[in-house]
Amino acid sequence: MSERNGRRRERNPAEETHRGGFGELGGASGGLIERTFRERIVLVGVTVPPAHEDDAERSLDELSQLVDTAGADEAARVVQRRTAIVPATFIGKGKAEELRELAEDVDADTVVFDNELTPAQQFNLEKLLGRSALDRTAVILDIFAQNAHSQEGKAQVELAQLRYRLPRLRGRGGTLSQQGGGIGTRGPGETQLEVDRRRLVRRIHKLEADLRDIAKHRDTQRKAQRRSRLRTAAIVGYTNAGKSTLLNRLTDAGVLVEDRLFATLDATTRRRDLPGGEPVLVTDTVGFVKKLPHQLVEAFKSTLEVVADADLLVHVVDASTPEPDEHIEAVRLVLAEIGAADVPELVAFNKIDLAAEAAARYLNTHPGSVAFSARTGEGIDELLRAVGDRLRALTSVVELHVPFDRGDVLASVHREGEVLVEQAEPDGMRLRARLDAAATTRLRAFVVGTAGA
Ligand SMILES: Nc1nc2c(ncn2[C@@H]2O[C@H](COP(=O)(O)OP(=O)(O)OP(=O)(O)O)[C@@H](O)[C@H]2O)c(=O)[nH]1
Ligand SMILES: [Mg+2]
Repeated sequence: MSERNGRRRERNPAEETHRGGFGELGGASGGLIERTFRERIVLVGVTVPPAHEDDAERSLDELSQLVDTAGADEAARVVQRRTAIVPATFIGKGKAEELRELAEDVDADTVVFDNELTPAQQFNLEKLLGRSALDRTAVILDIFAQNAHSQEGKAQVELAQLRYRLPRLRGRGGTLSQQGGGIGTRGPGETQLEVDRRRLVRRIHKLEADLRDIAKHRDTQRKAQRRSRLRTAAIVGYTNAGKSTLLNRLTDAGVLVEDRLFATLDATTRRRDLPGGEPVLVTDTVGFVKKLPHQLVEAFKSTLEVVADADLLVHVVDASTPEPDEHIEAVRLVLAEIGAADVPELVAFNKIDLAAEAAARYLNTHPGSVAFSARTGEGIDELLRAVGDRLRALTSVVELHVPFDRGDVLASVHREGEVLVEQAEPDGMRLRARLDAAATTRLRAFVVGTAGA
């Protein structure tokens, strides 16, 4: 390999390959942060009809932002239109040769493809390009690795990384495997292959078991929460939309806010009173992105259960981005993947201080949505009113009659609903309570009338 790699090794002493980052087996913390130089990267977007070149450019803008967040710089970008993908090498051999020359010219260490590469394609491309070939997934995993702080977050990210790496172990060829540093380049040497594979599988099983324990503990907490009858609203949305800023605006959560992708990985829940006085539990959680790696979605499933279990989703959309509808669509795809497609959703356009006109347009094109600024507080009252209205719409007020010997039923009305009036009558208790549809159905034998919403 050329001098370049010699230089890279100098800048990245071998020890560094064991100090966290994408190739680290023992922990998800670290990543590029510890690097003293910024990698130079060539971005490649390949469009296959019906995808459009504009979409590819926009997607590359986002990839560039992802790469920047991971701690590297875009050195050049290439958009290529193809009628079909070459199964073995993804792009054609001629194109790969051009790409190799370009990477030499701009002194790029790594080529990142916006499309997902199979392990074989990645392996073959690295040979053709003479440098690391990565995909968007690897970059996102690297950012997550840098941003994971909690025990659960770290375990989830590491699990996702290992599941991504396992089928790629074979793909590290000769000299390349000696390279140090760089997103995705740090990996075990080939002589160690089988040992490494076994270690990886063992570690995956250990992480899965650890995560099950953590999830079990949280389940107990959540059951207690459910018994508290409080309604829950989960803030969801594209990364950097302003979800954490909103939670901070609504409560004194003090969650980290940054103009950075995936600043939040853990879920934070706080209580907030709505304008009508009724309390609601609001949760802020990890943001989504286009082509969010399925390994991550899978690994974060238990964190994201809070979303699937919520009574209402507050879908925060950054009104100042060029194509918010694409973000909305990407978020909904992930919501479907985590089993939250049926949870009622309130679309809330944020950052109206930056994009008042655009937001006004989106309010028209998205009936039932609201617009606000988490930064200035404008529109927050309407947002809260809308949350209250939506939550109330999920329930109805019913009249119940419960015989005295059915203390269990009485208890469950109190547990599952909000009792508005309770009165003793000669043959039992008469209640007026606000219940959701499921509870109303379960208790239908005791329902004697409805009092409207
Ligand atoms: N101008 C403006 N900026 C905002 C507003 N809300 C949030 N921001 C900024 O947008 C950036 C991202 O905000 P966060 O609250 O961290 O966004 P997030 O959705 O939690 O992002 P991740 O956790 O990274 O997915 C920060 O720089 C915020 O200051 C707003 O209403 N107006
Ligand atoms: Mg956040």
